[in-house]
Amino acid sequence: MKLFLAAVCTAMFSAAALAEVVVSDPWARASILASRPGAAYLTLRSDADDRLLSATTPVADHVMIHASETDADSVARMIHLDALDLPAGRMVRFAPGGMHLMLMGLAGKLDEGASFPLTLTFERAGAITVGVPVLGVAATGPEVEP
Ligand SMILES: [Cu+2]
Repeated sequence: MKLFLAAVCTAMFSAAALAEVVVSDPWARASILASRPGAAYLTLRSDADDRLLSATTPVADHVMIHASETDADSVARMIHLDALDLPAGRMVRFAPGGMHLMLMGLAGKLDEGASFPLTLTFERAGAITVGVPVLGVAATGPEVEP
C-alpha cells in the first residue's frame, strides 16, 4: 500500500512539473484616475491543458478575468469569468476589446513608465509572477510603445 501511494505521488508531481505556462508581453494601460479600474493584458501559452484560476497584484484590491462580447445591438459588454481554460499549445492573447484582467480598486493611478508585479495562479502550473510595464493611455500593446 505504501509503495502504491508513493507511485501515485510521483505521478502527480511529474504531471505538475510538466505543465508549464509561458506568460509573454504583459502590459497595462496607464490610468487617468485611480478611482477607475485598470486593465492588464498578456499572452498565455501552456504546454498542457491548464486553467487560469486567479490573478493578484499589490496595486489593486482584486483582479477579475474579463472577456468582452458585442451583442446583437452592437453593445459591448464585459463578461466575468471564474477561470479561463488554456488548451494545450494554444496561444491565448489578452488585448483591448477582448480578454483582459480588470484591476479593481487600484491603490493609486497607474503611471506610464511604472511597472507592477502580477501573480497568476494556474490549476496545474501553479503561481507565476510577472512584471507588468505600464504603457501610455492610448497604447494598444507593447509593440507600439515608442
Ligand atoms: Cu473588464
